[in-house]
Amino acid sequence: ARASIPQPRTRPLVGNIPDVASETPIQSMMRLSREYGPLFRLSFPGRSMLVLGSHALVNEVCDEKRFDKLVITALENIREFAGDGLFTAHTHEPNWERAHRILLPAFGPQAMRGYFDLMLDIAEQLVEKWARLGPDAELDVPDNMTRLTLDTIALCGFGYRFNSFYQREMHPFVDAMVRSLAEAGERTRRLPLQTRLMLMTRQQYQRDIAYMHEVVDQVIQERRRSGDAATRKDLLSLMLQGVDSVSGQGLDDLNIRYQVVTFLIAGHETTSGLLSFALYLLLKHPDVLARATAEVDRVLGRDVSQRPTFEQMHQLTYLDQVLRESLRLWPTAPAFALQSREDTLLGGTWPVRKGEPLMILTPMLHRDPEVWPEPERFDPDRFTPEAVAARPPNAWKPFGNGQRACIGRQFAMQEATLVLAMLLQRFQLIDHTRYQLRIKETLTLKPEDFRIRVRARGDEQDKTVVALRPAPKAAPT
Ligand code: FDE
Repeated sequence: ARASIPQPRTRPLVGNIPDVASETPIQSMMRLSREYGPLFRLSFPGRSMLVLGSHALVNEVCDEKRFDKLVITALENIREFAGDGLFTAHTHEPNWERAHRILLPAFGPQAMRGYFDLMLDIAEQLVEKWARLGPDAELDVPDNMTRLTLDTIALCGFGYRFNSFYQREMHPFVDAMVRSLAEAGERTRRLPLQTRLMLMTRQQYQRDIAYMHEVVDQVIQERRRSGDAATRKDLLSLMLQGVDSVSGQGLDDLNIRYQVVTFLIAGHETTSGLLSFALYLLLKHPDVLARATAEVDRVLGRDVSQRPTFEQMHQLTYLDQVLRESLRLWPTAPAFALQSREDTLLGGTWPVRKGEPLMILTPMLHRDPEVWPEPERFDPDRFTPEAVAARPPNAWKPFGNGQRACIGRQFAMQEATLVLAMLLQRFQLIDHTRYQLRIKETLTLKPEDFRIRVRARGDEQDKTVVALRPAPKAAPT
């Protein structure tokens, strides 16, 4: 039997707009999901969507034979600056498959090894800065992590240095990006006429987009000029030189510009949020922090003059669990949209039309008690190999689904593991504000106003390390 899908009461003209706070749409939808259940409808002027928040439903729609990614209105708006780059392309656009095939090797295991030293370069800038600022400095965690992740993707992907740790202000690219993403989001809540009347906003938007493209074109030109596209093996050289094995074609200049914008955006906000939430959760769970620190000491050792290695990253299995559990509670890309390929019934009951927007509300999927007992509890042991093997598929989706899942997943995890390891190796984290979590939403989630202090770890322990080293040989005379 067909059933009708729950929906908060709609109001004339605006539908459910008042039910979704414009600053915190994801947190609003989480509340609605708790009130209306794992499937509910939201209607806005001219469009509506179904919001899914249980494992049973999400597991069903992760079947790629029946469902495909949908470029929903918010993503459609981002196409104004990210065009048909990987994130905002429709699966059926020729440039999606072409770019996907060309760029996949840039995210394979071999490529990850190649990025390691560059990731380390940026991570060292962060830890050196924190060490020099010393224990009295108040450190804005998301701000620092955003500098780190932006510099990392730009250096690894494009051989370009933003040098964010050497500037007081955040790089203007970040401001332009944050404003444009916000405006693209705002536009989903406005009528086109309203936007047309907002002259200042529109001009700012155009300026921001022009500026982002200018930065990106500069990155591309620099590589072309240097002539080392042939010897480098990063994203940019694949973009400039890669040829799709199927169509025999490469990427055109406009598409390359869109891809660079896409990677700069997709590659840093999400990973920065991940690192910030992981630090927050560690700070509030001293037992987990102690285990993570013990692992770091065992794998990297206490001698900070020994640089971490690529191989060590794979031995930091508990840190990996900590990051995964952070992504469970606070998936920083908190939703993705799908559409049915045909008219269908969800769960054999709920009618869904072909192409109708289905919003996967990842934080609620990750709190479904059917697959996540005591869902609010932070417990990295949920990600031991045994626990993972015992769980049904599609219970954990912070990187999206199927062929449209995150291409940068290994990149982000390697970067986050390295940075977390270096921070725990060096510093004791101090929660001097007794921080209470507040979540800031842009397209991604971040802890708002999250500040900590750090102190270099204990002197006595350092002495132990020195004492354990063989006594220096007497210099030959
Ligand atoms: C993608 C992605 C996704 C899906 C979306 C949809 O479906 O719509 C997700 C969910 C994600 N991603 C997530 C994430 C998280 C983190 C931490 C990250 N992510 C990171 C990163 C880094 C980099 C570089 C990236 N990332 C990138 C990317 C891209 C390009 C994409 C698109 C893909 C395709 O093809 O579609 C994504 N990412 Fe991420």
